[in-house]
Amino acid sequence: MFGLRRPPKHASHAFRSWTNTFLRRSLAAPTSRPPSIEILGGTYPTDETTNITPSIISKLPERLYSRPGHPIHILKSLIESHFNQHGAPSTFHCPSADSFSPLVTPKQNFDDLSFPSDHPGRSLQDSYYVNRDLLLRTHTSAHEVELFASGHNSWLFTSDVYRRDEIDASHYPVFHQMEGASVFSTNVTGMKDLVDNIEYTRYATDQKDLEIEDLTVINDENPYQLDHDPEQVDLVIESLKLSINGLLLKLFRDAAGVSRADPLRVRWIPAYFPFTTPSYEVEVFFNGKWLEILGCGVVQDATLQHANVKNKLGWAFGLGLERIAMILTSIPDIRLFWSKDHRFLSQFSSGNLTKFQPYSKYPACYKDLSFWLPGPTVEHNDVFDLVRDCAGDLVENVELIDDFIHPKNQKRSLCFRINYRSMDRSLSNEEVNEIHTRVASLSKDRLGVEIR
Ligand code: FA5
Ligand code: MG
Repeated sequence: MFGLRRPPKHASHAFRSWTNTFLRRSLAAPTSRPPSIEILGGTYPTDETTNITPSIISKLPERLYSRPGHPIHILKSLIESHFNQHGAPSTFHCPSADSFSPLVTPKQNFDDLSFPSDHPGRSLQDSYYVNRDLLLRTHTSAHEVELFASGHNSWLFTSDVYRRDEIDASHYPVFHQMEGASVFSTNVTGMKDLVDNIEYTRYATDQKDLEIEDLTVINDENPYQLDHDPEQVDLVIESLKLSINGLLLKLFRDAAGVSRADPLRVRWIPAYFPFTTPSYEVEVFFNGKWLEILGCGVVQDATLQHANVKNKLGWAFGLGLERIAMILTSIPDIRLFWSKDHRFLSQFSSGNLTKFQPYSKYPACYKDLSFWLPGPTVEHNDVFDLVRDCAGDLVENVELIDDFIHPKNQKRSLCFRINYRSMDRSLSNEEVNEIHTRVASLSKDRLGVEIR
């Protein structure tokens, strides 16, 4: 647990004192911002964009992707060995995330990937900034240019990624993505490799076990790139679709032991990403619902140019590991991935994603946080972050339950219902009250609201 009262073991004195300063920091009084903060052993200057929180900083050294026996690591390894199975025509290079800092520049995370300057992903509301020149990667695509520049034509890269988001059983501000890509030379040899690759993947995947709904077309909304030869791109798309369908078949039928009697249903839909075109999203039908598994597409030539890769084209995808692992294991709450409880960790072992056996469900305790706003609105993500800073993983979900404007003075009031629940013990009433009091007082300090 990373509750406020028990700072992580690695927390240095500097971290703790900054935590305290930070928690007292008021948005109304930015001068109380510490001049610098310590992250992963480095010291970084802060500025008016700084919105990274102590609770987020405490996650950075965890490296779940590198812990054998952890479901994130097991899934990563399963996918890596699928792509690198014996006889496959291309070898996927799998560098460790340890050699890539999670702190990236806006250039890496956005500019080099052709994000428009007004894209919402760049905003302080959606991303965690250390200062205006450095943020936590919001997706593994942030390393595409470095990975393409490494000279490997095919690679897989897995790491933690960070996004400001809501709080519930499937959203956590840190999650894991795997990025994969394969590029081919546009010359005769390259195209022969591409065709070989298609033949191999088609052969290795038993298509009759799949029911594919392909709702994609190439049109003005999801076009070819100007410099590309459509015939070559069609081959790239074929290779992409076969590779992803083969992976999903492997994961959802073989790994999850889903009945072989029914084919696995996969759906391809058009999508938009600034760094691929055409772009797609892939969904899998599981337990009666369509679930978005990944985004993918044909790599923008601009990305390859930034990496100094010339005369090549290819595909890339980015998938969410927690989302797939939760489906395959029936892990009911995304916080469990961060559990240190042996009743969680001992259930998994390398090579297999077995069904999770819930060991208990401890009682929940909800408290309402009701306040008058100082102005027209408050960012909900600011509320979520401060709740995380006070409650750590003891918060299960936060939901807006009331939004009211006083008829006389036009003041607006919001009420958030905060559900507190530990995954591994019962919480005492005093403990929850104490956390909730801190949430209220931090709301006053950081957001300038008036508690009702
Ligand atoms: C991306 O992040 C793109 N970088 C993916 C990509 C890579 C597209 C390469 C094209 C080429 P998106 O935000 O949709 O796209 O996230 C990709 C996947 O990450 C989702 O399909 C989902 O599986 C997972 N994901 C996204 N947000 C969350 C979240 N809050 N919690 C858990 N998983 C998430
Ligand atoms: Mg998406």
